[in-house]
Amino acid sequence: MRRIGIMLWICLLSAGFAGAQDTLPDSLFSVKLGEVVVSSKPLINYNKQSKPLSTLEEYLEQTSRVSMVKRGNYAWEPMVNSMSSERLNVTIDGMHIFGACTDKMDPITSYVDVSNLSEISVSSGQQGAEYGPTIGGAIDLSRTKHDFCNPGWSGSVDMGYESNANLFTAGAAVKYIHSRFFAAVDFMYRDAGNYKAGKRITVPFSQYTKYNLSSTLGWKLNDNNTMVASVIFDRAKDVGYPALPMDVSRARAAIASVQHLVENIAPVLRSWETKLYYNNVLHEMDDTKRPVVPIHMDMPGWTSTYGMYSKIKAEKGRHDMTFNLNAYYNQSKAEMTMYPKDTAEQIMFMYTWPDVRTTYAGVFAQDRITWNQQHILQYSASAGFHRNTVADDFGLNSLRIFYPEMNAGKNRVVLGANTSYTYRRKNMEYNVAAGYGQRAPSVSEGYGFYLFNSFDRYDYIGNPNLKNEQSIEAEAGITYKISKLKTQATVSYFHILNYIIGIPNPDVLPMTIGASGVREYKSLSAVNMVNAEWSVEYKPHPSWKTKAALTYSYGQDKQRQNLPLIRPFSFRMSLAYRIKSLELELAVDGAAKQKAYSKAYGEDLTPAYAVLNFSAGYMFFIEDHRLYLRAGVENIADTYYSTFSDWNNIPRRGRNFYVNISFAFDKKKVVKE
Ligand SMILES: [Cu+2]
Repeated sequence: MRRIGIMLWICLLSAGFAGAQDTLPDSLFSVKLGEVVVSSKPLINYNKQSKPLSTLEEYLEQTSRVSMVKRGNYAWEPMVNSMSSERLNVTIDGMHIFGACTDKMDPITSYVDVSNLSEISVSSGQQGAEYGPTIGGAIDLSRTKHDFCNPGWSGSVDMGYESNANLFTAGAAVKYIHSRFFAAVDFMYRDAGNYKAGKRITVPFSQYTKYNLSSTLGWKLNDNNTMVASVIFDRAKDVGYPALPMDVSRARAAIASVQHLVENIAPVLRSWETKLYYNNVLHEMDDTKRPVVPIHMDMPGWTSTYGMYSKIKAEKGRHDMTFNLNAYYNQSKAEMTMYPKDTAEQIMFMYTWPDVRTTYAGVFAQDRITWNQQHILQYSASAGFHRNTVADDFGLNSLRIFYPEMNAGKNRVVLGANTSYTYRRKNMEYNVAAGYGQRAPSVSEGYGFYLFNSFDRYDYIGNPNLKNEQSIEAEAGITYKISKLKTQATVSYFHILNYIIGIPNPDVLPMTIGASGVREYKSLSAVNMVNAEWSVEYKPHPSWKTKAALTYSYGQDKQRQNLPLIRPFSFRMSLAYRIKSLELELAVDGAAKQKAYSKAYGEDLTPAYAVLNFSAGYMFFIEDHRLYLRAGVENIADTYYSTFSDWNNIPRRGRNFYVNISFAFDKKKVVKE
């Protein structure tokens, strides 16, 4: 009896904690500077999302700090602070996973689905350094956490249809909970045809099909110890990339992990979490469906990663500490085989990634000191060892054409540090932060061999002698909150040294037919970037809520030349009305003219645009079960537009009607929100 009492108490306590977490994005004092938490419930949330069955990329795009590079309708590449993949630390529950495409067609975010996730945390700059070195920040995708409370079966069925691209979404999830055990499985299927841009213009080669299956098993070994095993299988096929010269016939990932967690070890030691993981990615490009191909190519890529982390959380007096030891071993390999039309000519083969092995091991420590809930000082430091080895001799000899002196292996030390101070007074909160970070070049930047970039139309060659990129950053923020109003302004500044970018080498001829030339990865001595953001949320009445967010970015090198992919002034506004179980929302999304574009990197002026969206949602209760209905229309005016981050100015989707239906069954009593 006493045992049941304790169990119930733990469940209530964790439910209370989960409740507190839910209010995280809205609460003034629990979000650290520069961190945006999209949701801390299962991401598919009919109460908070205008389109609950949106893709993960559509969810990410809603946070004003994130923008997406689009090469089609699938697998958009996230950017934080106008910096993308190699300058970010993108992880799934702290696990490193690497895309297998040399052309960035498969960012990590393309291998999960919103159905598996409960939270996306976006951190700016060095605040994202816990799981590894970063310059721009981090995106950590958290899988849904289950607990051992409320035993029984629960589940849901999701269906969605969108008129534009004939997109069909279907998903199902089942969970069984026992007081010492749980098992959860979910599946999601998405299938889309070619989408139509504004003015009903069809964008050919923009179709895709995706399957995602995920499962989590948990055991409670005793009151303090739990084990959780988790797998994700993701498979996409027949994916069109209209902005690129090639499509993808197959992209798949298998992601597996086992985690052990001990809680309440001692009064000081709060928790110790250790995870072992493995993941494997296969990516196959396909040009056979394109009408005009100068030369047929086969370009498969593979990555596999073994990793672990072990993380301790401790608290003593005013101190709240985190220690994280994390390590991985990655293998990245990509090939290119060219088949000349004249069959008498020889087939050409090369390694575009010459079987590069990366070993990384790093430590991270952070202390957060709080005085009277008014002053918070936080500081952290990290140090890591990074080693690349080229395992393939043929690939190594190819690179030695450019770098005769290069060794197969290269060691680096990567350091980082960050400090922030928060002061709270009445309804105000002030933050300042400063940081220093380094990163090693990515596999493409260090060892890529004739990687064609269809944006600037250059072939890129990696450079194993690159120095670590370094950043010095400063950030400041101010928040004001009263019951009906919350407003926040932040500004961040990055001074990046040894900024890695491709510089033309006129002495080398390109391999790709029609390419403008060859660029080698080199370092610019210094660049400056600024990102500013202002947001306001106003609830004049319990039924009405309005939000607005404005962002502005700037990025130039020392010669005051613009950097590519810098976001122009952008805005997002919404007005929501809720009465009982009905919610209506009107939103507008837009950007000013992108005047500060980079001509040298193939960019041109992107005109201003604004699109209008509307959605309506309704929730029915059928006994203890819930039926949700959400319908809406996006880009109501059917505007033809593209944004600064659309590859080769590929137009975005035109008018789109959608409907999402979800039925959730639950043995437990449902509490209305
Ligand atoms: Cu690819």
